[in-house]
Amino acid sequence: MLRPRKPSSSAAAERQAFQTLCRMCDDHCALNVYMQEGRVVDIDGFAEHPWNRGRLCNKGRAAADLVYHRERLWKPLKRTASGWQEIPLEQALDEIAARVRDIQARHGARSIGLWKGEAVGFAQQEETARRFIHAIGSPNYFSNDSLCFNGRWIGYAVAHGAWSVPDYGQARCIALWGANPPYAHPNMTQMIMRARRRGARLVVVDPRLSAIARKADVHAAPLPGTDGALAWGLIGLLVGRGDYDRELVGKHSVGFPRLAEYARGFTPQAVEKESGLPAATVERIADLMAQASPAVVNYVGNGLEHHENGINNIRAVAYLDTLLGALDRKGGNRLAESLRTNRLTLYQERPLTELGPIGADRFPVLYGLRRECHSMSALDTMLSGRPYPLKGLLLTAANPALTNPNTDKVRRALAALELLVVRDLFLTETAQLAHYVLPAASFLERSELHAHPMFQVVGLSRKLLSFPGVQDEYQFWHDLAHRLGGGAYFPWAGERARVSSRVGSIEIPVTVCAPNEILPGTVQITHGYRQANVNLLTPDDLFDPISGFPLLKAVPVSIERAADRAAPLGTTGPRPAGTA
Ligand SMILES: Nc1nc2c(c(=O)[nH]1)N[C@H]1C(S)=C(S)[C@@H](COP(=O)(O)OP(=O)(O)OC[C@H]3O[C@@H](n4cnc5c(=O)[nH]c(N)nc54)[C@H](O)[C@@H]3O)O[C@H]1N2
Ligand SMILES: Nc1nc2c(c(=O)[nH]1)N[C@H]1C(S)=C(S)[C@@H](COP(=O)(O)OP(=O)(O)OC[C@H]3O[C@@H](n4cnc5c(=O)[nH]c(N)nc54)[C@H](O)[C@@H]3O)O[C@H]1N2
Ligand code: SF4
Ligand SMILES: [Mo]
Repeated sequence: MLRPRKPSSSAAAERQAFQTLCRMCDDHCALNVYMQEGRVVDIDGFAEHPWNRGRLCNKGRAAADLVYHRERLWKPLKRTASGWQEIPLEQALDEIAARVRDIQARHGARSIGLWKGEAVGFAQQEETARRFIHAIGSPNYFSNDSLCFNGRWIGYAVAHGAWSVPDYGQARCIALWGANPPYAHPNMTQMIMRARRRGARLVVVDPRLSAIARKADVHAAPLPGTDGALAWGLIGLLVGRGDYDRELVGKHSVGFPRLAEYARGFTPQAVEKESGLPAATVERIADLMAQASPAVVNYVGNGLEHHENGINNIRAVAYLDTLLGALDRKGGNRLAESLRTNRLTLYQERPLTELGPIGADRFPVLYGLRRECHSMSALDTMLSGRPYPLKGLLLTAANPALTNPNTDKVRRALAALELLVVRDLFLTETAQLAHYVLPAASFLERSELHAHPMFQVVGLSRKLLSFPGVQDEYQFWHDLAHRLGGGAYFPWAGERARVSSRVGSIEIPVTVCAPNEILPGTVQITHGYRQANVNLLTPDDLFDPISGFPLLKAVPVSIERAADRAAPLGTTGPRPAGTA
């Protein structure tokens, strides 16, 4: 039988729109999230945002399905002899901390590792995770970056000394090497398509006739892993024709004669033999690039770094930028200025390199340039106990039992651990191997700073939802660090604020609630604390005319950050909105 709907006349039942950034991939689209009665009821794109201009992919549009998915985990799970047992969050944190302490006492601080996956991204979440593991005395930070992005970054770093970002807006020729932007980076795709409409030429290097390859002027389909041959062939043609930026090469490069000598071996015919690309295709690409130089973007995707010769192929593409004069020029690849957000990591004050970060000796460039312990070496270490025992792993936002090579071995390695803690929204293949599984907050349930070098944008996404027992990344590392003696490194727990009414003013610690937890624009302060006496704010001259009760629950207040009186956190609107 249909029940009549509750009348929804209260302010809480109004549909309200909140703007935030999507964090389900690194395109960071701006969203309108519509909420009603504390629930997300709809999501669309924020039209005024210069980045995605209102567009969203299907994942972004369906983000509410991630939040309210029927298979989502809401309670911490503990593995027992008779299967999974639901336990309270505080108990889970206490037990995990006790087991970490016990493992560290028996095998040393470095026997615990942390593994962060792609789903919580980089910047703030990554740095917080790195901070945590160093705070508890271990250098062993692992992540998906052992097989994503670091290869590209290193390739460019060794060729150019820096990472660079494409200037699609002014490019006259765009070459995509091993990338699939329509599926992987919708906003980048729009930039490429806008450049295309302006007349920019498009070259796609991909063994597959991908969606974007169909739109290209030239689609070059080399044998997988032979991109280096094509890049060297292009270098050879440009050098041979004298068609390169002599000033840039002369003033700002080293080793040019050796490069020219090496490239001589890569005639278009030799490239054809190695890569299967017709010699005419190699010449055509060289022509397009030379005509457009220096406004040429070479963009390298995952398709080039997942190879045994990945770095060297990427380096060869990077050298092309230099020859074309496309390095740090309009329409080329511009050297990326790092966005100055405060560093949260402890590599300065507590580097812990003397403890032998796993993989640092085997892959010193990876560790030296990226401070990345090598995840696949960690799996070996779990199985062999060499060079020292790695007995516990705290893993968040990753599913290595599905995403790392040689799944059978990954599973054996994770199963060999004394302690595996997995934070996820779902009981994944990896979570099924864990001793404890903790429900994690989705991106709509945490606030974070996003810094995106490609677009030189810093954005803030906000916590719109909160569920009991579901922690965000920071809260989890904070709570565990405090249980493990690393609390001094995690002092931040809500800021202090000064709350003032016409009667008085008090300074108290604050927690910012999600809109589903409290009506936006309102504050709640519990009474009866000497240190934070809310009755210093309440008036004694307003009464209910019948009961004679004073006003305690709707006191207009203003709030400002305690340390910095000049910067208000927010003030109440015209409607009386303080709840004391
Ligand atoms: N063969 C092959 N393997 C590959 C690749 C390839 O091209 N070929 N690509 C590689 C690449 S580039 C990458 S980046 C890796 C990615 O591999 P992983 O880092 O393992 O990342 P995901 O598979 O995205 O796993 C993310 C997990 O996080 C969970 N999750 C989602 N949102 C949140 C959240 O907000 N908080 C938390 N705590 N968890 C959340 C999801 O449910 C999911 O289980 O895979 C790599 N593996
Ligand atoms: N929808 C969606 N978007 C995502 C992700 C996701 O899981 N889903 N993951 C995000 C992540 S973590 C990443 S790293 C990016 C990855 O995004 P991209 O860097 O664009 O990488 P892929 O999408 O893996 O596309 C790689 C392309 O390289 C081609 N390729 C394979 N081998 C070779 C080769 O030897 N040479 C050349 N030239 N090409 C080759 C493949 O055919 C494929 O078209 O996407 C991000 N965006
Ligand atoms: S492309 Fe899709 S998943 Fe990525 S940020 Fe935009 S809406 Fe989110
Ligand atoms: Mo990735």
